[in-house]
Amino acid sequence: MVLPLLTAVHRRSIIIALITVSCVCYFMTVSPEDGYSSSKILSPEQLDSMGVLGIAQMSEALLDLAPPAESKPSHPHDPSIPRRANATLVMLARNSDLDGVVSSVEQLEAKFNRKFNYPWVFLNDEPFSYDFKRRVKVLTDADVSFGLIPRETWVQPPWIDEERARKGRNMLMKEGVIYGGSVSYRNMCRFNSGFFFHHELLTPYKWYWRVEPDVRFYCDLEYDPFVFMEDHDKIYGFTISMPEWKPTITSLWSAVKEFISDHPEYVSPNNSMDFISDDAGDTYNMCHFWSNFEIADMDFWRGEAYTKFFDYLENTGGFYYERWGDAPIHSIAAALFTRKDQLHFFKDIGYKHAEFAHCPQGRQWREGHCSCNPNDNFDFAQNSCLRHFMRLDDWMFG
Ligand SMILES: Nc1nc2c(ncn2[C@@H]2O[C@H](COP(=O)(O)OP(=O)(O)OP(=O)(O)O)[C@@H](O)[C@H]2O)c(=O)[nH]1
Ligand SMILES: [Mg+2]
Repeated sequence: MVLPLLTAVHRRSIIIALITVSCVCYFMTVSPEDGYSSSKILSPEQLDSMGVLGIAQMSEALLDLAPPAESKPSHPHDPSIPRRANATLVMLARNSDLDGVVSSVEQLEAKFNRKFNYPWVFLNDEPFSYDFKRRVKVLTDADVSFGLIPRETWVQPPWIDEERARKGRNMLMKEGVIYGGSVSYRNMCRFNSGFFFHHELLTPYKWYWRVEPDVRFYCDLEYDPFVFMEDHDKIYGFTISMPEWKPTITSLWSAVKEFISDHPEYVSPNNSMDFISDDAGDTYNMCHFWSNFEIADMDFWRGEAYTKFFDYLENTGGFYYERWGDAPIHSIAAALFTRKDQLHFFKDIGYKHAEFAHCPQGRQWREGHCSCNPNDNFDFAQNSCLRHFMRLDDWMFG
């Protein structure tokens, strides 16, 4: 081969000749009417007759002579690789929720997870169908697992007095309370309150982001919220807060008060009682973080304070005699058993569930390329509890 013997000057001449020929070919193919946007493509035969293919092969040979591009060493401790948290995205869903599941996953993947690749865990009280798994798996390159919920953590426990539970359901139905007559809704609320974080697919993880079918994610998220939580010693993150329906939790606050008088040691000296009570704990103001969105620490739910708290509430039967939701239960525990600076308002995450939206404002709306209307924002609507959260001293430093 003569090529290795060529001097640098020869090589440069050949490259210049190559570029010149390419340019001539290109301009020959562009007719004046076409302008530059629609050049015609010459056939290989035409190119060969011009000797261009030979030159192209020669240029490939020349490229082979070039030193290899500098490649980054891939080292397991490479500090340029961002740190990841021990976290998962989690969704409880039914097979019939499939279209809403696809919609939520598609959005969260596009806005966040395509860059971060956190695994997904889907849980169901029945086996997921083949079609469900096929249509969900195709949406992400991340690991996806599908789990069956153990029966004993889902169905109404046998020690519940069914007659009393039925009376409770009928009463809420008469009052027109949403899901007032539903046993499966109660199963779901109890599972989310006390069991999801013990499911075998979730026990390997510390952090979770709870996602529901049919929600909206409006903004690009360029940072890792799990790492943010970890780095700032946070435990519970939310986007929307609002009051609970009073008739669904008539005896919840008295049970909470009994528990904390039995166990004052679990109540944080720097707690967020002012978020959940307007009279220093005498009564509950119904404010809760809307738990269809949660970014939180499962080790908090698995810890001693929350375990004893949940067991205490469970033994009252209130999940079935009334219709206790996981949102007030998580919120009350997070407010009382953590420091107030461990709660975090994710004001930069644009989110909507049903008709309630949190749309970031100002710089965060612009930088997140948010697709929500900034005026469609529940933050300071009459029923929002955000102002209760803001009256906690430390909220703005969170
Ligand atoms: N597998 C299973 N999932 C359920 C069941 N009931 C509810 N879920 C899921 O639990 C979550 C909450 O249920 P939703 O029906 O959305 O309750 P909600 O958010 O209070 O009410 P909506 O305003 O109707 O959304 C969703 O992720 C549902 O898919 C059930 O019986 N089985
Ligand atoms: Mg929902």
